[in-house]
Amino acid sequence: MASTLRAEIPVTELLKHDPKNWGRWGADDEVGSLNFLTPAEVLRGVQAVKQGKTFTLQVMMGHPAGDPVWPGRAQPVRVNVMDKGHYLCGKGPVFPGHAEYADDMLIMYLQGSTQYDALGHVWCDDMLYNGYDARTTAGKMTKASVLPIAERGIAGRGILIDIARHRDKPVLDRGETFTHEDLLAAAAKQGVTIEKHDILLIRTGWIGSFYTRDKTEFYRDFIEPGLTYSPELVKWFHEMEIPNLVTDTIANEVTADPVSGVVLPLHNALMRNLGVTFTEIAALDALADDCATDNQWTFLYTAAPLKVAGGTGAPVNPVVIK
Ligand code: UVW
Repeated sequence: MASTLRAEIPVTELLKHDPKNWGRWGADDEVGSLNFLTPAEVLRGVQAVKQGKTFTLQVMMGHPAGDPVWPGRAQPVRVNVMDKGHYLCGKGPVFPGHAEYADDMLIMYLQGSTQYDALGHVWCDDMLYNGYDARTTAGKMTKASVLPIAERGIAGRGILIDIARHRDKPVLDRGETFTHEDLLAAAAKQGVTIEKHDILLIRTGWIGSFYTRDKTEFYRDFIEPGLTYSPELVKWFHEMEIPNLVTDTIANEVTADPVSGVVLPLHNALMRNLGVTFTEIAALDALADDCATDNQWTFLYTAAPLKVAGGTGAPVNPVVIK
């Protein structure tokens, strides 16, 4: 598992010359680069709607083949607490009029399905996004939790870059990396331009492959494919003012940076330092197939994670309208 890898250098050292958006939207800001999604940007997203086709991007919870989660997290567990069985055993409540009902509960990691990470979810050097003290995470997050993101909601122009298709593969290999230059090359091949303030969706095929793979093989030496850290990549995200990164992987980046050995450096470089919101474990295969068929790779992207007070993240089912 990647978390057992030993980094050569601390992540703070790796990122020491990289840009930060701390203070850019005030000392109390908790939604970061979502501030770029002004009403004009929402309308730019609406203008990308051409056909009225809709897609939902959450993976199923309780899939018969299992649910993909970061190693160490348990899969969501849904349990019935009331159903016809209770009535057959004489244990169901009898209401006037004899209506019956079924009820259930879900026990899950808030990062245990398609989800938004809170901006304070990952940090280094004892400081979260915007410089908040990491001790504000104790017990529950009192700063940069998922709640402000959930209360705000996300809407804007989305663009899908299909790196797997670009490389003529159904799915990228474990640990296979790509850069912003690869994104630009893939976009050019798709005939689209990534614009400033676009919500960036990247398909690797990884999550889709989870359902047909042997699970021991999927999690062996856990290392996902994904974006890899470089100062140039961070500069590009900063200059493009990308508000939201959405991928079909569990962690939105190659698990361990192959150069430095640092685990999840982009969580710090993009989420903590720039305030880029992360949407992880997105289901992008059906959307990508459709985009490849009609050659429309841009759309209105909308999402609102659940309003979990103090949450480090929250499940979400984004909706895309083409
Ligand atoms: C970790 O928290 C390790 O990863 P993620 O952001 O994918 O939930």
